[in-house]
Amino acid sequence: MDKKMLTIDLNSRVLLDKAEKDGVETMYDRKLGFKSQCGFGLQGNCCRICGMGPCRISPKTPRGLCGADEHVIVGRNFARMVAGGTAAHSDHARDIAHTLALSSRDGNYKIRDEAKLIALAKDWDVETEDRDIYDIAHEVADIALMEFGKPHGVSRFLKYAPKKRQEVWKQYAIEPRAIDREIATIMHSTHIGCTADIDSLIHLSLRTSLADGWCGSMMGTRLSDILFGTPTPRRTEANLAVLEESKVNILLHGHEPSLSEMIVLAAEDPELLELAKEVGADGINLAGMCCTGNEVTMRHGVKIAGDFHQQELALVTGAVEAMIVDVQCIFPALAKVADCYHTKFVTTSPKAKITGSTYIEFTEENAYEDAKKIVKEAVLNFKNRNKEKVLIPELKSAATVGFSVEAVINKLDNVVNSQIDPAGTVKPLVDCLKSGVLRGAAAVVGCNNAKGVSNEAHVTIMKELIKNDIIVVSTGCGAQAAAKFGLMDEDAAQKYAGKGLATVCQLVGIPPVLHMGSCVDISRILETVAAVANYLDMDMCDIPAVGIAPEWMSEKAVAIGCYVVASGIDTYLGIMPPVTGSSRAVEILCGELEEKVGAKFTVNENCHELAATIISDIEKKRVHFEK
Ligand code: BF8
Repeated sequence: MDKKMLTIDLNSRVLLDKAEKDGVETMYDRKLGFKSQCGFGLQGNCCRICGMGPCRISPKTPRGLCGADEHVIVGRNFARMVAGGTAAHSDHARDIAHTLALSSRDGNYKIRDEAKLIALAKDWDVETEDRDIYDIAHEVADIALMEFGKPHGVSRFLKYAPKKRQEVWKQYAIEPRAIDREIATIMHSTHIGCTADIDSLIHLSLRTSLADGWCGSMMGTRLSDILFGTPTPRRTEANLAVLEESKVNILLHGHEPSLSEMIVLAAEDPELLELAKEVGADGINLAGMCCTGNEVTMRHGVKIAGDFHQQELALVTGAVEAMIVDVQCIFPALAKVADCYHTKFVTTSPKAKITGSTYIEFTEENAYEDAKKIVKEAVLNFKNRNKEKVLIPELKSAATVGFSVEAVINKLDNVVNSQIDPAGTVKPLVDCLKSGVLRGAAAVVGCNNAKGVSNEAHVTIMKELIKNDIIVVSTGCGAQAAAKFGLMDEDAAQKYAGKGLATVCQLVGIPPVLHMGSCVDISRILETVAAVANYLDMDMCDIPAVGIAPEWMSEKAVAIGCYVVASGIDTYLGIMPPVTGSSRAVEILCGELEEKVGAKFTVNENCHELAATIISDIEKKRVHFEK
């Protein structure tokens, strides 16, 4: 098979040829090298939780050595994926909370959205009158940090959900307690000799996932907005052609904005700009990848270099002076690819050290100086670039990014008749949905997965949905696929959207696919659906809104899928999770959950069929919604 057929991105195809010529191995070569993947692993019924194993379940050996059957083994593996994903998202939020605790008027980290801080403080009964904004920030940070380990009570973010949804959680007993407690409970319950009941394992998974969505991720988003500013719409460009031959190219890859925000500042430092000139460059060009890319594009318009599957290919351009990473979604393979060029692969977090990288620790206490040191390394590396090895592909697309909930409401105010309706609400969106001008809303989110063709499912599904007047919001690498393929440009409404959606886009002044941020920002999507449900006095499961992860791959995505379903939003996956080894797991996740939480999973690895199912399900949901 031609490896270039494993991606629909034409820039990636050009660089795969170059990688071959340069003798560089990429994920696509490794994919072809794996003739077939382990069938037990694919089905989720390989248990290596204790030292007696691994035990692999088949008709001939239907139980592990301890007697665990396929349902127990699949359920435990699934729950551990949810715990892993929740830990990653929530630890990200914890770091942001620590950063907020360090904020000060004269320091590296300042409060950029005071109104959001005051609103949150009031919600949390923090005294705000006659107090210094930084004292308020520090108290809010301390309260947020308590959410990780408080001994009593449930998440303080649950109250942002509609009352009816809160009742569902109470009734099914999935209100999450402290975040770390939920993660620890899963790790304990899935230890050898604990929970051996698939219903229980899925129940635990949902409760922990809610600690991710309605606590860790929501906290990450809100505190990031307070510290770095709530995103507003801004223009940018996407795909590897954003690299510039005459400049020092620095790629920001990973997740947490505390590092990338400082790099953005450091890249504007006059001393470093002068140094760039001295080494013969026309300046410093920053570009983002994965969710760090989303964080910096929606707050600063930093260009999007590419998505998860393009991280190695970005280095194959030979034009990258430094790839700077923090945590999550970083291929260990980058060290080897960087070695084939002059690129410095800089790791910065003690949580993600990678053999073969240059480790320059980033600390929030010394943030600006650390960031300057890292950028300086990149600038000094410009002189080592081998011009003969440079190939920057040609394609890029324009995009508008940065649609926070506030930005969406602000845009909707453009069409509010101020004589009749108050501004600052979701009423215009509700009117469009109720009247049927918009048939529904879909969040198309998540990663790239080598099980499919990179970007194909994302782009196919988004195009089908907008053609059928379903407005799309997107985060993560899905958002980057949309941006790369021109779906986040205002022009896309006329090119690809149905008549209803195209009209709305034109009136409101938005593209048909809205960039809502990074993966933790799926909490923005929860908030938007909650706002519509509250406006209509409905539950979230009554709204014609769906979640879709066409190319998901990470444990975080499993946690996200679970909390989206537990929030009452039907969720569609383009990649089968490792649960098919247990018929009961499939029955519960893809069926019975609907009775309990009002939503379920649907999986189809054919993206055309999946899109058709989604459109038809949204129409079915409208029957109840229109009443
Ligand atoms: O939050 S960057 S590959 S998991 S979608 Fe997926 Fe992309 Fe990773 Fe990290 Ni986001």
